[in-house]
This record gives sequence, structure tokens and C-alpha cells, in this order.
Amino acid sequence: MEDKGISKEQVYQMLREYKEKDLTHRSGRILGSMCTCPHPVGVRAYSMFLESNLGDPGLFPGTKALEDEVITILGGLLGKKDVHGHIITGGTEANLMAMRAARNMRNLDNPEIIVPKSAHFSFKKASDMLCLDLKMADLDEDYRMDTSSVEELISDNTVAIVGVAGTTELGKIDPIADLSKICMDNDIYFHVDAAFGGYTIPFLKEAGYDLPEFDFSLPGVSSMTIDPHKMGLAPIPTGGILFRKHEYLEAIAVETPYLTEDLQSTVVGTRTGAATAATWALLKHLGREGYREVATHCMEITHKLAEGVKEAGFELVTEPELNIVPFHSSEIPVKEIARRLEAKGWAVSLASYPRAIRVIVMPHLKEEHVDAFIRDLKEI
Ligand code: 0PR
Repeated sequence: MEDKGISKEQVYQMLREYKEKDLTHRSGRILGSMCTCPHPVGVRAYSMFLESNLGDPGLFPGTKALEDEVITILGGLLGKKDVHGHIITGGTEANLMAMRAARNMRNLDNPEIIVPKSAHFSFKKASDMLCLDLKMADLDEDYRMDTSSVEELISDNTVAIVGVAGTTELGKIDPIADLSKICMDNDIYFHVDAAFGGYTIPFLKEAGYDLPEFDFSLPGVSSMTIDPHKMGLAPIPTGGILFRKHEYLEAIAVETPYLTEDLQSTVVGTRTGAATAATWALLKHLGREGYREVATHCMEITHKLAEGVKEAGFELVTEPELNIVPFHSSEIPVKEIARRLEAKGWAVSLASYPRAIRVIVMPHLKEEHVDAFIRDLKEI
């Protein structure tokens, strides 16, 4: 570190040079991200609350009121207004909190959790950090969690079962209603990871899409992850965790001797209020109608892309249920497809099971980007 500082103009110029090396979502070239260009209303709201710390909410009662309202609105969106939760850093922290609650509700020596093979790697972190034995349930022929495999894995040590509503690689929705029943019958905590699907499934249903039940309207669902920084268009880092009962939050609370609150349940201590302000602003500004348009537009582009992929001679791994298009080819290995697409300037990502290219049709992907992508796909 230099002794004497440099001018702010110099600093900004240097930052611009670094920034130029980054890809942008706006370019339409990022095809494998669940993040997108943050909506300007969310950005403005975020910047208004930069100094607010929800880790010490007594100092920021206005921001705390916003968080309470956001949790109620998200709960209403997911089938239960009177839920309890927080706006946090993202899906990983939400899943960690849920697994911690499930574990702490029981006092077992060798706790186990059952997740589908398609679960996000945050559950591997959770199992490592929380000393949970991770049991992976098989998927059915349509890449959804196989309920008979789940039933075989249940033991006296099972503290939680996880279902995913919008899987990371393929965008599939696990049979949440069946899993809810299995959890009720066996008195097991049930977490639904709707980090990706939470902001789309309800709106697509409203728009007439035939999608299954997946939320708190199912009595077995104990908690849900829903990420505003994915399909909610909020700036990074903004995640959401919702619990059916307050006692789950209590199960992960620690005493905070000198703060303005007595107990804290989040993993992160000092916690930005800006994410909450952005989430609130976007829920108010876009409303159901705005989010319905975002979700349905992404699905229209998804279907167009899926058709184009087939026309270009590639095979879909599965018909898209949400806005992810996974495909491969019997002639060209997946890694080689990725290499050729990268050479043409596309930032693609790979699905591991089954091996495929996965394109996540986020709101920054416009029709012209998809047209250009399909042209390149035909050439390779
Ligand atoms: N649950 C699900 C279903 C997810 O898909 C993800 C992340 C998480 C939890 C964890 O969320 P956070 O990353 O917010 O903690 N899914 C994407 C993935 O890992 C995240 C992502 C976003 C990846 C942007 C790449 C990227 O450019 O693939």
C-alpha cells in the first residue's frame, strides 16, 4: 500500500480498465449464469441503503420494517403470508440456515440429510460444516428426485429431506407434493430449494403454465430458499430464507450480548440492508404483473432456443420445464461443443448429469442473442 493516495479520477480510470476485462450480462454472451443485469430500480434502492446493517437492526428500524414486509410478501407468493425469515447473501446461506435448523431441531449423534443427486453443491458445504451425513437420492427418468429412492434412504438419523424447485443444471421441479407427504408421514423436516424457481414458478402458474405445487401450501414444507438475485432481478448478493415456524429460527439463534437485538439466526453477522431495500423496491415496482412478464418472456425465449437447438442438429436432454435449455450431440463431445462455442465468444456452462451444455435463459438474453447463438450452433 502506498503512503500517499492518488486522485479519485485516477482511481476511477484504473477501475474502468479492470472492469473492461469483465464480461457483462448485457452483452448477451453469458449463457450459463443464474444472475442477470440488476434492474435499475433495485440498484437505486440498494444504493440508498448502503450504510444500513441488519446485523444490528435496532439502529435501522426502517430497514428492519422493510425486511419484515419483504418476508411477508415472499411468503404470500409462496403460499403462506405468516412465515419467518431473512434476506441474506444468497442460496448457499439460505440452504445452510435451513440445514442448521433441521439439525438443531433434533438432537442426534449421527444426523443425515437426503438430497437429490441434482442438488446444488451448497448442500455439500452444509454437510461438511454442520457434520451431516449427505445421502444422495437417485433421479427418475425425467431427472426429478425419485421418491422410492428417498424412502429407501430414510433412517432414524434423517433430520431433513431436500427437494429442489428449479434444479441448477436442468431447471427441473422435484415432486414436492409427494415429498411433502413422505416428510409428514415420517415426521421429517422438509426444505425446498427454490433459489431459482421461487421467482418464476408462481408467476408462470398465474400465466397459465401447468406446473406442480411446490410451496408452503403443502403442509409438509418446513422452509424454502428463494433468491431475489436470480430471477428476482435484484443486485448481488441477495438471497431469501423462509421458515414455516418461528421455532426453526429460534433453533439456530445465538445470543448477541451487546447488539440491539438479543438473538441472531443468520450465518452472516454484519448484513447489508441494501439487499432488502432492493428486493422490496422491485416487488413494489414490478408487482405480480411485472414479474409475470419477466417469467413468461424468458419461457418464450426458452422455447424458441429449444426449437433452434433441435433445428441445428443437437438433442435436448429433456424438454425445458423452466428457463434452462440443456443439450448435447451424439456426434460431438460436450467439451468440444463448449470449446467451439467459446471460440465464437459464448460463455457457456456444462451440466454434469447428464453431460450437456446448459443455457440458462435469464432476462438479459434477448431474441437477437438467441438468433445469433443458433446461427453459430449451426456452423459448429
Ligand atoms: N440453490 C440452487 C438451486 C442454485 O441453483 C444455486 C446457485 C444455489 C442454491 C446457491 O446460490 P448462491 O450461488 O446464490 O449461493 N446456482 C448457480 C450455480 O451454482 C449460481 C450461479 C450464478 C452460477 C451465476 C454461475 C453464475 O455465473 O450454477
